[in-house]
Amino acid sequence: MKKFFQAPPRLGNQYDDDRVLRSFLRRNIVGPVLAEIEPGLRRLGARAAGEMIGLALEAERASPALVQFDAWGRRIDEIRVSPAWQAMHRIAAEEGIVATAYERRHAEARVHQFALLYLYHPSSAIYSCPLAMTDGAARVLEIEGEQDLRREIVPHLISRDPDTMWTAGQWMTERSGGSDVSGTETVARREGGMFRLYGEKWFTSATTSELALTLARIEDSRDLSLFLVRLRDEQGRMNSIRIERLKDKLGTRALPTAELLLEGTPARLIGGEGRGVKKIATMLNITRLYNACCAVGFMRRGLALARDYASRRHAFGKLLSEQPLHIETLASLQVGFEGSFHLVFFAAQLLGRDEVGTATVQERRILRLLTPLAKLFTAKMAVSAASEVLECLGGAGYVEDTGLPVLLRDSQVLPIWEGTTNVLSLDVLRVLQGEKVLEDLFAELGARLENIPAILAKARQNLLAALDQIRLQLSQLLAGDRAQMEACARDLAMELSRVVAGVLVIEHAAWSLASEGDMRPVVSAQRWCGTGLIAPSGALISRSKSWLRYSHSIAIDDNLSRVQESFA
Ligand code: UCC
Repeated sequence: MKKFFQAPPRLGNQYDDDRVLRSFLRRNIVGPVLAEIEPGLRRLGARAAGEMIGLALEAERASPALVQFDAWGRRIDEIRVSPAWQAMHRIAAEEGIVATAYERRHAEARVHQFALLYLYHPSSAIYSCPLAMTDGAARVLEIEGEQDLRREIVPHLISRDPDTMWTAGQWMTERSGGSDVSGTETVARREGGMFRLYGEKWFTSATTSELALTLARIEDSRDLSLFLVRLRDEQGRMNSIRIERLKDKLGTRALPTAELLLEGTPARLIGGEGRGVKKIATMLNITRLYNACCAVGFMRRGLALARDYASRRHAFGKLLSEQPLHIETLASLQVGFEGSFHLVFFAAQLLGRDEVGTATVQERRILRLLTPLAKLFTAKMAVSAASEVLECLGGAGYVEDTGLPVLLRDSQVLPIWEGTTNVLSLDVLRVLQGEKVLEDLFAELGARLENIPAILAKARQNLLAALDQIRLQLSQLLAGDRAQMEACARDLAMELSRVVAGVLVIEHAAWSLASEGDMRPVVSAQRWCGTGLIAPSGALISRSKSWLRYSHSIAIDDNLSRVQESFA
């Protein structure tokens, strides 16, 4: 009897096959520009489904190695990476993954660049991480850097030539804190007319970069300042930096992440003394949006694999693609992906406008809010989507050499780095308390819900009701107790994300129906804006003081008698 062998899932051109991306670009990039940039997107779509897949697997298997000493005992601290990882650098430069945003050849350069990143990332073995920080550093230097830095460093960061392109790191985390950097112990001393840094950095990603932005406290100062560090000197030796060890991580295994000791590392002060957190926030906001873009890239990749597999796998006498419950699972994944996609690409659009000075004050405020929202929401969505995708492939999804488990492992970093879900939820709270942000947001969302066709009327109605409810809950919450506010921050951020994404999804569906005659976005919008969009009225604000006390008793306090006493 002939043995059965399952056909593996296959990927087509990742640009051509992506209806959601292509429709978004058709709507937002004028025809002649789109015609000009499409060949590049299509080329990357082919590379992402072709040569990059093998390279990514190779880079994942050949993890970076730290060589601390040469044969004669001299300290060298070299991180050796695989040729496959180096190839990811070359492809990133050639395809202009960072450069496109800074060349600003057309009005939607950021959207264009995010489309490239979204195609590149899922096949990049997380080379998207050094690119995120490189982009963030370029933007910080554009804003804060002195002329010589803008002239001598920025062109390297945004180069399309693999040999001249540099990458940058972002060193914030120390042993005392990854979220709360206020305890930063690194000290900047003035020595011989320059600053030298002394301290330890505990979690530095992409440590093979040419430079890094980092925080340190200038001696006798209370505030943190922002510094630029060149990792190597003219001879290629580490610049008074010791690499203590590489991290052994759950995922992102091709990415060298190190613990560093700064032993008098020469550093350049950026943007004057103090307010370092504020200055590095420019970089953080860019890396957070990269994170969100990469989250939707992963979601789309998982869907492409699961969907293709469904057309190849038989069970119970039928293809999976003919099984109602499997279809339903894939449809839910698709809807979750579409909402997340629109949230991210709307943020990219606002970022682009902000960078070229065409954003209104309102748009800038909305961007500030949308950045943490998009990051926190899509990261969680990506992890649950990756888990579902693995399940869609059954046991094969759990086996390393199918290349599927890496999707889950690597997705799991997305809610952690660049601000955890809770830290970002508190950031959202901070933004919401700022001037007029809510008014701006609701005005923007309301305007986008005008001229919606009858077929989307119910979805629109649900959304408007959710908007009203969220507005009411927010006003009550923001006027209330701080502890209650914080305890609600994550649910609030999630609800707000779902509502904003809902508006964007409906708006795009209306356009797609009218301009492309496509019903599929309408179906997605109807599902996204169905019931359960947000919690029932009052669910958030019902977290009274006694609720918080109960939470404490079940989550923290194991002492039964003390708990009973507090409830007496
Ligand atoms: O993990 C890391 C690198 C990994 C690789 C990256 C790749 C990512 C993409 C890959 C794609 C695949 S580096 C570590 C990342 N660490 C974080 O993200 C830190 C998380 N913690 C926070 O975000 C905290 O909220 C802090 C650190 C910002 C809180 O610091 P402080 O010292 O308490 O500071 P404040 O008081 O909260 O904020 C100081 C100022 C304020 O402005 P002023 O002084 O005018 O009131 C804030 O409003 O900074 C302002 N600020 C911001 N401004 C704070 N956050 C922001 C922001 N996001 N945007 C604008």
